[in-house]
This record gives sequence, structure tokens and C-alpha cells, in this order.
Amino acid sequence: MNRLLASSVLATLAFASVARAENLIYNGSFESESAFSYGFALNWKMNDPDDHGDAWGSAARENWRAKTGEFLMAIRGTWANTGDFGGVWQEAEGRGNQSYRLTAWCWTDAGWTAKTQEMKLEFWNWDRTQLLGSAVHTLEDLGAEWKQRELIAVSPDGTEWVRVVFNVSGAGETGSLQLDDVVLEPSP
Ligand SMILES: [Ca+2]
Repeated sequence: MNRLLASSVLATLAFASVARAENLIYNGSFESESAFSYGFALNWKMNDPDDHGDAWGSAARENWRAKTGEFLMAIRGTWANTGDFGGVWQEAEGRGNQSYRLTAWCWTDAGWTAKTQEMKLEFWNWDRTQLLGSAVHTLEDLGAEWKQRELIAVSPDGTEWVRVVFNVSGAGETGSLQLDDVVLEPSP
């Protein structure tokens, strides 16, 4: 009986440990390349491998000064000739009335400017026709060192998908916003 109890406790502890480490985002470190291009990341590009992620505008996977591994996601200035806006998103299956925590490591080059730079949590219904709610964290006080940013929000009733968005508009000519180690997890 005691032995049974002990194994049950151990199993519970092991499960709790696994649950804490869970990242709902695939390829959050951008190490896996898209089948389409070196400049895109797997799971962060539409139809690669599914329709639950995408990149737009000036976003590009780069092998610069990654926080972890060799690659990061850069949203670049107009020097890249891809316009003054860009971003990436990915979504994971979720549920309503759950607190979600999004974290990401950010770096900006000296001279980088953008009118808008933010990370968002969006809560969508099952067929993703209705945006049920969202939360925004403006990315401020960044610089040429890695800094972690955090956004926590509770999903509304009816949430089936939790979408992570990094969005830049009004970028200047120089530098880029760089992202690495994106983690989305249920928070207690
Ligand atoms: Ca990385």
C-alpha cells in the first residue's frame, strides 16, 4: 500500500515537472528551417507544415547572434527592401478561462526605430473566424543585449486557439528587432 502510494506520488511529481516545461509553440528558437526557404522558420510560415503560423513583410530567419542555438527571427528595417513593417505569428490549441504566459527574448540594434513594436496574445474560436479577445505588450527599452519580455492574459470563454503575434510597423532604415526563445505556456 505504501509502495503504491509512493509510486503514485512520484508519478504526480514527474507529470508536474513535464507540465511546467511544456511549450505550446513549435520551433520557438527558430532553429528549424522552412521547407520553402532558409529565410523562413518551420511552423512560422503558412502551409509549412500547417496553417497555424505565418510570417509577413520584413521578417526573416537569420543566423546572427542567437540567444539559443544559431538562428533567430529578425524583423528588419527598410534597408532590407521589404517595406517598413513585418512580423510572425503562430497559434496553439487552447481553452477558455485559462491564464497563458508568453515570453520572448528580444534584441534591437543601435539605430533601430519603429513606430509600433509589440507582442500579442490573441484568443480565437475553433474555426478562427472570431477574435474573442487579445492582450498587447509594447516592446520598450530594448537594446543591443538580450532582454526577456513577458505577457500574461486569461483566455475568454470559447477560446480554442491561442495565437502569439510579433508585429512591427513604421520601421526606420537601420537595424532590426530580433527575437529568440519564444515560449507560450499555461500559467497557474
Ligand atoms: Ca534560436
